Amino acid sequence: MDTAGERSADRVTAVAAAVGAAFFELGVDTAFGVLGSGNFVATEAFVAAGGTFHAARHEGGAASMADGFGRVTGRPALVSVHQGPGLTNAITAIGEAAKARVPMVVFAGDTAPGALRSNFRIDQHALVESVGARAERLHGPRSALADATRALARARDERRPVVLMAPVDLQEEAVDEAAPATPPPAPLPAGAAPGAIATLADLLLAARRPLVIAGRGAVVADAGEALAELGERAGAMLATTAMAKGLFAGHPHLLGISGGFSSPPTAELIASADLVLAVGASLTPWTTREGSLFAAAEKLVRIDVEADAAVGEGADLVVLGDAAEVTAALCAELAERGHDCRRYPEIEAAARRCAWRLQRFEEASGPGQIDPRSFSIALEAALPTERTVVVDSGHFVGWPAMYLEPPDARSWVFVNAFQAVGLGLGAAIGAAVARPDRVTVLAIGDGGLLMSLPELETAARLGLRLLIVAYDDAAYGAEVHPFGAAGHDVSLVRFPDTDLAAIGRAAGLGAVTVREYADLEPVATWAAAPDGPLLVDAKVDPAVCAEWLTLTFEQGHP
Ligand SMILES: Cc1ncc(C[n+]2csc(CCOP(=O)(O)OP(=O)(O)O)c2C)c(N)n1
Ligand SMILES: [Mg+2]
Repeated sequence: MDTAGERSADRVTAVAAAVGAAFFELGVDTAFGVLGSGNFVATEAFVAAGGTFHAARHEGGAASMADGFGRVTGRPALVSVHQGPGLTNAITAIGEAAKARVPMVVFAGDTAPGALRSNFRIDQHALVESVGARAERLHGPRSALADATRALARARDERRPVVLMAPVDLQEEAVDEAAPATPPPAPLPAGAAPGAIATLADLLLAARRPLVIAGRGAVVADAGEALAELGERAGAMLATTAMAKGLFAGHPHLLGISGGFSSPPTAELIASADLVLAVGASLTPWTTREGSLFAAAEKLVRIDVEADAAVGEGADLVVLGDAAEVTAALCAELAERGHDCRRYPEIEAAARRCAWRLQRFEEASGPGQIDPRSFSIALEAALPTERTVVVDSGHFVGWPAMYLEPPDARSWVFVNAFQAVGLGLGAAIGAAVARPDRVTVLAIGDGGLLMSLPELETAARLGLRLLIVAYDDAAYGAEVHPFGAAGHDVSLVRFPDTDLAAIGRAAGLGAVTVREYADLEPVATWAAAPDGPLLVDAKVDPAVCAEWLTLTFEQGHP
């Protein structure tokens, strides 16, 4: 029988080491995490096998990094966390990734089944399932590699985080198999039945003003090109949800984002549609303005791969299938019926009026403060077009959604599926790790940044080409505006001015404070040759309230 000493000397055969190495052999090349006794050996083996591990400073940061990495690349990263509090620290970010359908594998230490009095003991399975992630487990030394393989395949196929529980006693046992199991082939995406395609084509051809709204499901399915072709063939207006911005970047039929971030002409055109085709979009109240945007539409059709996601919202027809496959079949059907691709000048002319930068507003820069809208427009001009844009949550969220343009949907990381403040910095670090060739821009509030400060050190240590833009109103603006308007005591959600630039410098970043346009010059200089992260503390006028927020509290949804 092995002694503990012999087992640790022979690391390659320990379950922990074999599983860590297996993830790399199965194609996962990047990991983020915080190491402790329950995940050290597995992570060490992942690195020894050839993987790259980035140490985060908080597990919430680590899981958000995997989220950003997963959205930009479409590939799962490994998250490595300690049992108990290591996993609870990561859970909000895991919930975000579950809701946004981002694949990732979380290797989580777990207490030994018999360790009933361990301080670390919680019901990890129930915890992760409660936020929509999947719980998997290393069951024994004989199945460990198959267990790891299955966890990864599920993350890929179910497009969500899978948390692999790794009991610490089992991790030390000798593994029976030397090589990971071969993962099953990814299931081929299914299109809709021919009858459903014919019905969809009938509806499209009968419509006078059809509109396609594409959501994150369309991004995940890489359906952008097929949907753009559909727009051209059917003469449909194109819009995206906030999550899918960038999917139709530069397309002449693009109206913009559907919902609170619609410009007035965009909203008007969306409301004029008689047929709405929602593709991979869950149609939240944010996208539909509480249903009001589609009130006049005669038909609402939904295409989704998940029956759950497509149920409700009064759809007239739900077609189950992969967004790209269904759309391609629909294009083929229209072509077969002789409905040829042609230009639709009236849609193009209408779409040209939609961009937010063309809408007028009254400049509101007080002394020492900058208008967040004109600041965003100036920022857009200072940045190279090749960029990844990452957005945290809060009142400020509309400004980047309205004024910053990603070149495509994989370059837009809108970390708002769980609507949690403070996940953006981690996601931006993961996105920047995934695309070291280009600039990553994070838009975040002062509240969100102060919630995620530990990862400033990570950003500096990794020397990323990351621009952190804090819309700093010294407040939880998302609470100040609605509660202030209703007569509440907003001193509870206002704070003294914080010198975020000084905090950035202390963590090892370059930093500038922006109070007027001239202060943006160092940003343009940095963008021309970025050499490590730069933090911009933009002191924005706290009195400017976005129309989308006013609309939201008038309509009564959080
Ligand atoms: C984790 C979490 N805590 C609290 C909230 C409630 N909340 C929504 S927005 C917000 C304020 C965020 O402040 P900041 O990042 O400065 O952005 P601002 O609204 O000021 O633009 C808060 C506290 C939340 N959504 N998520
Ligand atoms: Mg704020």
